[in-house]
Amino acid sequence: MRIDILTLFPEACEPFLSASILGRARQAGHVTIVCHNIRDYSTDPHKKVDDRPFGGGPGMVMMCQPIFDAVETVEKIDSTPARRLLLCPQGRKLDQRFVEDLARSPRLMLIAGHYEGFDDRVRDGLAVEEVSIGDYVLSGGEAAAMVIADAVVRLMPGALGHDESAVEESFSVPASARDAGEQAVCLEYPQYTRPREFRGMAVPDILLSGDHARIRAWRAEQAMKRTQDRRPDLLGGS
Ligand code: 6GU
Repeated sequence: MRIDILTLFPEACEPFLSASILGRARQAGHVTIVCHNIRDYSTDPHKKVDDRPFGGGPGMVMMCQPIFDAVETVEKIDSTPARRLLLCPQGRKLDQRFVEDLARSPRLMLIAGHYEGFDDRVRDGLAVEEVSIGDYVLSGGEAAAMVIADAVVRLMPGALGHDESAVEESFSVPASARDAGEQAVCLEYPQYTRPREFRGMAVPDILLSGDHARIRAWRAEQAMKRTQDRRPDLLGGS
């Protein structure tokens, strides 16, 4: 998979993209991620990328020209057509199902804006899908681009080191439900590591029992209990 990130702040993105699982996945060749500075595509003598809104109002609006040229030029770097995602609070809200769909695409282009938003002709003229990462407002799309890149890349085969971890955890369909063809999603069961006791808190005995069938059943029950307690909405309830 290839991910192109269009941003005014590539230097803010690079360190995140080079750390941990993402950094390793890039080095191992599971994914190619390239950041592009939208400002480099401005034809303005002062490399201007934003301007005051027509009709008045506060703040600045991202201009069409640098974004159109950036998208069209970066698109041509590779022959694979990119799924273009415009990051903005008005977009379709990201969830694990959406992430899984994005992970099937051979190429993503993440377009991060800043200031008060994009000239609306970016939406009409560039065949973008608008994506939001939640119901709150960020000052720019970079953090959202990092969220999407992280969530997608960790689903690439081999990216996590061992492939079961991606499917058994919070928000992925549990193996039992997948086998049954159900659409249920669950939060993750509680996890523990050494020591067996810490500040008087003991690890549940069952996890030390070596009885893998009972451990599996306990985890499934705990995951369901947690989901019922904390996120009943995930179970189709209230
Ligand atoms: Cl994708 N962009 C901005 N600026 N704010 C957001 C967002 C994106 N998703 C949630 N809030």
